[in-house]
Amino acid sequence: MSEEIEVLREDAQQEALPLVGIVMGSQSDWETMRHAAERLTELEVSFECRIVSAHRTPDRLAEYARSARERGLQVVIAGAGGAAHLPGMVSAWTTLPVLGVPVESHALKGMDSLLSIVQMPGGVPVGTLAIGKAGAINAALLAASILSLNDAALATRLETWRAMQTAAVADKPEES
Ligand code: RP5
Repeated sequence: MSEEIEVLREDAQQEALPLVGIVMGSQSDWETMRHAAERLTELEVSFECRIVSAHRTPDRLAEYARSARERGLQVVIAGAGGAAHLPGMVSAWTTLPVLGVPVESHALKGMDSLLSIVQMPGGVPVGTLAIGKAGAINAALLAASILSLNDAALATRLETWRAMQTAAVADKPEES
């Protein structure tokens, strides 16, 4: 698919009523979180992207998370790095499924982000993914998987996506 068509397709999906909210603590997280957006685009799942910082914009966070369900969102993907309180605080304000992506930090390579996100107290869940790009990709696939429980066409698209991934794995390594 050409880059131009891909951009148009992504714009159209972002204009549709979003089912998935992708939030991140900073512009600097976009390099990681764009992988979630790209996978949702491929799977034709509508989404929105917002910068919502637990520390720098706490009121924006509360407003976003508290209104998420009534605005029609069904899953929130939250990515943050360092003292990564965003996913946990989103979960504190909503009972929607919250998927946390630990962004790789410079100082501690994302271990700080991972431990901040994964160690939630019992009663306030965050489904925590891997550090970095893999976590962002899997958060999108999990969000699509959750939505596919009530969307047979999406379930089929997910199966096709997996089959294409399988078909793309070579039998033998090539010389680099
Ligand atoms: C967190 O602090 C953000 O999620 C980001 O990963 C990290 C660094 O933010 P910047 O200083 O780059 O804005 O809140």
